[in-house]
Amino acid sequence: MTQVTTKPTGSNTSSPESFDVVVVGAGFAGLYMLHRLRGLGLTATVIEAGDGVGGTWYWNRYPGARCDIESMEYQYGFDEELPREWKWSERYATQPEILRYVNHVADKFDLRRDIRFETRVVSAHYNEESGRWDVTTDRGDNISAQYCIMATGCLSSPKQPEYPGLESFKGSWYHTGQWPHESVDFTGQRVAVVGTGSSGIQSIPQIARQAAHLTVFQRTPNFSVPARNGPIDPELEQRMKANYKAFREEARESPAGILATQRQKMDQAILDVPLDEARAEFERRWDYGGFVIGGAYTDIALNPEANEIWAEFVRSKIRETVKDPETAELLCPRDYPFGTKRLCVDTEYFETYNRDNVTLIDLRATPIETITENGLRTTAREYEFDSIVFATGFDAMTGALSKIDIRGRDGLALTDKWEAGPRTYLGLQVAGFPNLFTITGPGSPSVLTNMIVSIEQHVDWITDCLSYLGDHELDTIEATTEAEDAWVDHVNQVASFTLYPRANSWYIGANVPGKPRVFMPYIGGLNLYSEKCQQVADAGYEGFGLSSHKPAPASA
Ligand code: FAD
Ligand code: N01
Repeated sequence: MTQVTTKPTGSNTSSPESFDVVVVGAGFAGLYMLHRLRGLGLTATVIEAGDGVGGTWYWNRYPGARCDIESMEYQYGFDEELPREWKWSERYATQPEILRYVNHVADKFDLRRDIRFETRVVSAHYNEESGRWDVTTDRGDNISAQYCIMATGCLSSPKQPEYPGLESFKGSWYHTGQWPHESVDFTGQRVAVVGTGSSGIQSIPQIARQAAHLTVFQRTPNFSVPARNGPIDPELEQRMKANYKAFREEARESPAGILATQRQKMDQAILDVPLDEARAEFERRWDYGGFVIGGAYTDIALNPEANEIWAEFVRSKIRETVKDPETAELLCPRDYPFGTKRLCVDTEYFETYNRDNVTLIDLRATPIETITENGLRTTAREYEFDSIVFATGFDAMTGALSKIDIRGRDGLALTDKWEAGPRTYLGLQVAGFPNLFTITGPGSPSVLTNMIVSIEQHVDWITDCLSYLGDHELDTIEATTEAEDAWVDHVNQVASFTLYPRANSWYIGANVPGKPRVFMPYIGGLNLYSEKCQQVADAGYEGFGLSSHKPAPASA
């Protein structure tokens, strides 16, 4: 398999380059952060492992990859001209189109000149003497910066298949999150896809159209709703382009960072309406497509009985669509509530199982034992393949950070601090790690929202914070342990009111063997969360210690 690789390790002997800020990652978060830092007049360098900008949209080039938040909302909102000048071709843009958009933004704001590509940060150590971060890379860069901002992404550390024997496989294998840059042609091939999350569900219908035969290996069936992709409503497009700022403001004031269209309004509990009425509402939303189905009533995430009504509605749709009853039953999720694993949005996913060249294998009944020279072996039999696609997801939210040797005060490693699960204040900072910020870090709404809205909210907050520090002749900010403890308790408490922790999802780290089970994102809603962040800032950064670093006196 062709994979993008970073340059070989160099030596760290040179004297450090000095910047006000080092930013790690050049996806949506890192790019916008750089733009705002320039606006503050700070010197900054961005370090990116890939050889281009775009993050998620640079790496995930698998067939069928596209956004599932509508394009008119899944774009930057910080600049009024951008949404006016960019024309999205469909309701849900494809990966190549989103990547073109991100490149357009990088060009427009001349961002590349401050980004070093094909360079991976390997360590970031807080230097207590200088009060600065010492950052090293696999190319031998040695950087000293006052502030270190991790824009490393929540879904950027692909989870490699843990099966033995992969090295013996004679065919080609791929991970959806590290797809080759040249196009992959499965024509005439026997192909396996392992994994049926969003990446599997988007790629399976496309691969099935090319392959001679596709075998899908499913461990857990997923709830998926039709996207109903198509042209963008021209009237809505014009309205949004005319005043994007107001639409973005509205999104930011919503729980999930998406606009409250008529279809998304919810003010009633499903248990308070007649079942026929609820079903008719579901049908309307199913026909409209996308996430709006989850927004019909208030009790979906809270009440198991209410949730089961939704779940059964989706199961009935699967049974209606998939002709073979046995396959349909296998595809019906049963052991977790609807919406508590991330909902998938598909185009002809369930229909694909009606094709003659597609077979579904239940890994719960017959788990994979090993990858073999010619394919893979389950407990039932051996299968032969020309290509295997692992759509097995990511070490989410903490994976990219854990891969960097991050050390705070007293040399404390972030991985040690987070041994029992991530602990942050507002998902923005970690006590004991002064001047280190995480964009959409664990403990913030992040992956439960339109990520671009959350990214902009975090970047704006960090920008205001750095500006405040500069204005007050301060240069150090650090979350207090008390504020962090209180926030972690709150994050856990809010999650425990919901049904979310009942699912073995990547939200709780269940997909990575040995990862501590903690519900990582903040589920209280982006609107309430943003208010809290603003209150904290307005109160002079309550819960953070602010200071001016005094170098230790030189010893006699
Ligand atoms: P990323 O885009 O992940 O960028 C992080 C960057 O950091 C990467 O380029 C990585 O190479 C770099 N990096 C990490 N570690 C290091 C290191 N040590 N050294 C150097 N560089 C490093 N969200 C939505 O809201 N709506 C969607 O429709 C949606 N669709 C998605 C589809 C897919 C296939 C996936 C995987 C995710 C999707 N997401 C979606 C989530 C998506 O990750 C975010 O929307 C967004 O793109 C994240 O941007 P980011 O800049 O925070 O992180
Ligand atoms: O990953 P996933 P993903 N053997 O973790 C299975 C975003 N995204 O890349 O559920 C066999 O969801 C695993 O099974 P189980 C979005 O936020 C968005 O698909 O752990 N199977 C599961 O079926 C999404 O949630 C889009 O039992 C194994 C699958 O692999 C997130 O990224 C598109 C296995 C992994 O599903 C991650 O999505 C793509 C093993 N050893 C991604 N290990 C949009 O549509 C794992 N699995 C916008």
